[in-house]
Amino acid sequence: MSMRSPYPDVEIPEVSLTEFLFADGFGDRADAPAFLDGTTGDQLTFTEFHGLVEKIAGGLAARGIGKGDVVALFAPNLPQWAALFHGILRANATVTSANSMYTGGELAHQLTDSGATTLITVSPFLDRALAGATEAGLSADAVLTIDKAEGHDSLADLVSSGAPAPELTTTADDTAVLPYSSGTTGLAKGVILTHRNLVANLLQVHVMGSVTDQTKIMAFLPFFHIYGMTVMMNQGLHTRATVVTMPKFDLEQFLSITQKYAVDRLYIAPPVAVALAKHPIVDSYDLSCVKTIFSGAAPLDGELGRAVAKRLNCTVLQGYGMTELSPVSHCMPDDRGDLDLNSSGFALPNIECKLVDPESGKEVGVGERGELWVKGPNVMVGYLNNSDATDATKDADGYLHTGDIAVVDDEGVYSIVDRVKELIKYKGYQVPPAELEALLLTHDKIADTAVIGVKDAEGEEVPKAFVVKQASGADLTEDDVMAFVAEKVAPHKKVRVVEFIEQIPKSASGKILRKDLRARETEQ
Ligand code: AYL
Repeated sequence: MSMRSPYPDVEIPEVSLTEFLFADGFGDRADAPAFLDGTTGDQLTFTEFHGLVEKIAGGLAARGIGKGDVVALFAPNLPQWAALFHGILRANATVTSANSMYTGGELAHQLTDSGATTLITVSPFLDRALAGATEAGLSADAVLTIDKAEGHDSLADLVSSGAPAPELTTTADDTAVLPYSSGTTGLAKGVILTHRNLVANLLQVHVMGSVTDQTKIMAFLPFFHIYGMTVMMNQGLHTRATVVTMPKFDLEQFLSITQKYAVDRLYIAPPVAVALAKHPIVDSYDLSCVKTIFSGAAPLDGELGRAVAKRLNCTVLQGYGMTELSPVSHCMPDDRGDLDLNSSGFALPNIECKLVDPESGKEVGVGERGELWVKGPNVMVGYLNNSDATDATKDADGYLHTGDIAVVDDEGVYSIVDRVKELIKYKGYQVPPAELEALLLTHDKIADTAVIGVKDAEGEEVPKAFVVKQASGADLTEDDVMAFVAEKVAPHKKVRVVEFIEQIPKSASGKILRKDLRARETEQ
């Protein structure tokens, strides 16, 4: 038995995202701002944005980039990020979006794994970009910058080629984007999302929200992550709304930009809700423009959400999603601010769900806990070059096994109550424990290790490493372990708690018993 969304199906057209967003022109929104850089006030109207996309596509084609090629974007949220993303798709190529906090080594993994042949970045990131490119075997010529940087072609050079955009040959089945996610286990993997996946999720999300061409959407959450990419950048283009970008989150700047540009729809992850509920500075701004705040990417505490709604006199909503779901599968519709804010709302149109007991493999009913399985047109094709991981995550019936435990009530409202996969989320960002464990094992004083997520004093999930010392490692300290990791990974992946332990609990087959480590935490 499966549970269908309470909403009627929407029709998903068999077209590329490019055709879906741009084929019909912009009507009376042609000269309205599509993207506005909140920090500089620079804006691109829909006509200007589309013109830039066409020119970028021409420039990329002139460099020999086309169908089957992968171009990596490694840059903060800027209107140009969006133009490059759509320029790459318009050139019939595929985007791989890299976390802008990545170290050179982390970037190299994604470049190599995705087969990217070109990397586009900004000059302040050049050190890390070049380190990653070099390690991945790309030449300096293959590294372009959005601004100007000595020795590299810039966005201005790319668009000044004057070359016409090539014929659009992309179909709904072609791969649009390869974001990276560790999924339920292991290292970060390329998630194959087609044009159909992205178009479908825009239409599914559209039914739930009341975003119009008058909406101003806040986009400080990164476009490289699927939340920013679909829900902010592409939803904004789809609805002809204005997307206000911020390259980096800063609370005061975020509040002042919200006030200045009368932003009415904020997309956040739970840590920002804490600031909105509690930080005194919030009272210094007139935020009466804000109508809706939408939280996703990690569990929102219902009481915290209600405190935000009360303080800002607005509606607070929660949604649930996953990179592998393009990303949204569940959310609260705009007119249901009355729902329990600990929940993540209803299944979106075109979605079928199952809740399955992970122990028995049997489906469970209303009010019972089970692993959430999701099927629909937004479910990824699979992981790039990794059929084992694909088979372990997506079953023969097309259900994606999320690794999250949920309950559903008799109205069809889902609440995410636990996670059975390895994944740790730090402030909404993915931290794959397998990656940290592999890194820790390269330390010559560490004999064995396991990393899990634990709650810190504020209730935030943080990565904790259990470490077994080598005989030679008597002098190894917690700080040594943390510093060793910190210099090799992006800040969100830092190990924030260390405990030395005699032995890592493992199954007969050698698998880390994370459950036992988690149980140990709650006992203490
Ligand atoms: P990834 N409650 C609890 N856990 C959540 C929630 C939520 N509301 N949302 C996401 N997660 C966790 O790939 C969950 O463990 O995608 C899930 O498997 O970085 C994992 O985060 C996926 O992490 C939106 C738009 C959510 C985007 C997203 C997040 C996509 C994050 C809702 O409307």
